[in-house]
Order: sequence, then C-alpha cells, then structure tokens
Amino acid sequence: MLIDQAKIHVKAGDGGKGCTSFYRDRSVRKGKPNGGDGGDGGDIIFKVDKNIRTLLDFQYNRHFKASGGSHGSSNNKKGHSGTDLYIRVPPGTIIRDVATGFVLRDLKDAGEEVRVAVGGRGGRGNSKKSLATAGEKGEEKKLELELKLIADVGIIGYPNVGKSTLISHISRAKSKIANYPFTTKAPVLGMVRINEVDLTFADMPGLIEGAHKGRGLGDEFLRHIERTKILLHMVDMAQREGRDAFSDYESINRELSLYARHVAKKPQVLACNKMDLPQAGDNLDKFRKKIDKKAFPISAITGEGVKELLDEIQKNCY
Ligand SMILES: Nc1nc2c(ncn2[C@@H]2O[C@H](COP(=O)(O)OP(=O)(O)OP(=O)(O)O)[C@@H](O)[C@H]2O)c(=O)[nH]1
Ligand SMILES: [Mg+2]
Repeated sequence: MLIDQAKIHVKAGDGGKGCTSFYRDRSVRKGKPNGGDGGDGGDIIFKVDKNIRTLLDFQYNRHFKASGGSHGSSNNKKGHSGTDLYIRVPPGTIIRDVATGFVLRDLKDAGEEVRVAVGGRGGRGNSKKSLATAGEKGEEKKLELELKLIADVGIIGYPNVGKSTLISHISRAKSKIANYPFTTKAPVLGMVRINEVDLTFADMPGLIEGAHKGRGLGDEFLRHIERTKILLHMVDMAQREGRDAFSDYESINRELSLYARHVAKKPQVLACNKMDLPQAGDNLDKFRKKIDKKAFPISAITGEGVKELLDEIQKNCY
C-alpha cells in the first residue's frame, strides 16, 4: 500500500468587533447605547469529493483561511458572518491534528463533512449593561492529511531503462536516477494530472528474469503492481551493454505471467525510451516489426513523445 501525505495549516475566520454607538437625533445628543454585535467568523469544513483521487492539490496550496465576520455597526446592526471555507478531499482521507496526534476524522463516503476549525464568535455591541467587546479569534490548526493509495499506473521494465527518469519528469516525485541497475529499491509514488484527471504513478524497481522467485529485488515488488489499473512497460531503445529490447520486453512479460495471471493480463502501454540517442531510431524500427502492439517512442530526458504517451495512459485508466 502506498501513502500520499500532506501537511496543511487552517485558520477559521475571526469574529467581527462589537460596535460602540449611542442613539442620536436632533434633540438627543447621547441616547441609549445601540452598538450592534460583530458577525461570527467562518468555519473550516472538509468535504469528501469522489472526483478527487489524490492529495495533489495540497502540494501547491497549504494555507487555508476562512473569512472573518464583519464588525457590528450603529442602530444595533449585526455584522455579517464570515463564509465557511470548504476544503475538498478524496474519499479515504484521514485527518490528524499535528499538535495532539489525534485523528479528527476518517472520511470515507462521498459528501461526508467534518468541521475541523470553528470561526470566532462576533464581539458584543455595547448595551445598557456592558461595553462592546472584540470578536473571538478563529481556531487555528496544523493538520496532517493521509490517503492510502492504490497506484493507477505501475511503471515496470528492466533495470536502467529510465523508469525513475520518467516519473521525475512528469511528477514532483524524487526518485533516485543513476546509470546502474537496481537504483530504485522501493516503489516511489508520483501524482500526475493529465487532461484534468489525477493519476497516481508508481515507479518500480527494475525486474529481471527470476523476479517471480525473488531474484533481483524480487517478488515483493511485484506485489505492489497487483492492484494497479494498468502497467506502463518501458524498454530501452539504446540497447547498450549488449541488451536487446525485444528479449527484455518478452522476459518481463514472462515474469509477470509466472508471477500471476491477472497481473500479466493487465492492460499495458508500451514506451520505447531513450529515443534521443543516435542508434535508437533503427532499433525502434526493428523492435516494431517483432511486436503486435502500439509502441510510443519517448525520451524521458528531453520529454519528447511524453505528452502522447500520457494521453494514451489516461484513456486506458478512466
Ligand atoms: N539518453 C537518455 N538517457 C536516459 C533517458 N532516460 C533515462 N536515461 C538514463 O538512463 C539511466 C538509468 O535511468 P533510471 O531512470 O535510473 O532508470 P530506472 O529504470 O529507474 O533504473 P532502476 O531503478 O535501476 O531499475 C540514467 O543514467 C539516466 O540518465 C533518456 O530518455 N535518454
Ligand atoms: Mg529507478
């Protein structure tokens, strides 16, 4: 199970100030007190939205503030209340208060709501008995959001084909990239927005022959792709160090079927990487003759062809 997390700061609106004012007209210079109360501050409310699937938005937007109540005014006019701020989160989001460590709510069903910070009450206007008061402050909290995710897309392929380079190019995930096999030792998650749809990609450690029996980094990682919707199978068109793209492609597919039939049957999108290197064009022509499937030529480094690849992935997912 992969986990998406975000830390945010919320502040409910402050209450408006109560007003100090006295009735006046031509004959009365200082009549009865008539200061209105301040309006209440807006609350912060989380709401489950089933169209959201990740916590991606919270990478960009971490501070949330509801509007304050307005001040009271003369003639006993109460200030307007602040507007509640709704924060939309995906189903399955757990909200934890950082200060106390307590889980405020485990939001599961679409439409479910939870009020996490309450707006300050408006201050009282002056009256016969008392002076006007200031509004209360709105509640302020640091919250940790957590979402257990099943990745939509598992990126698989031989070691060193450029899986981590691709996920780093398309998402904010920082997956270690290096020119040696088995650089990636555990799945790394990246969130990508394609044509208004959020998809979760999981960069996997490289697979080799015998992976289903635990060779290389083994079957533990095959487990992670079991529940993904589709697989992005990457092959290296540079074919250096005596590798052959077609036999790599076949042996990975063989490993998948030896591991589990339902994994082998998952839809695959095929990306032919490192097309920026000189010999890649010829290798691609040869490779295409041997397969009966559409191959997307890309360069994870320059970004060439990546848009077309992502469009195809999105069509296959939702
Ligand atoms: N020229 C070129 N090099 C690339 C491209 N994509 C990746 N590389 C290089 O290939 C090497 C391996 O890249 P990684 O992204 O670490 O490969 P990986 O598939 O994640 O490897 P493992 O985690 O070991 O399975 C690095 O030196 C990258 O810079 C590409 O499109 N063009
Ligand atoms: Mg890697």
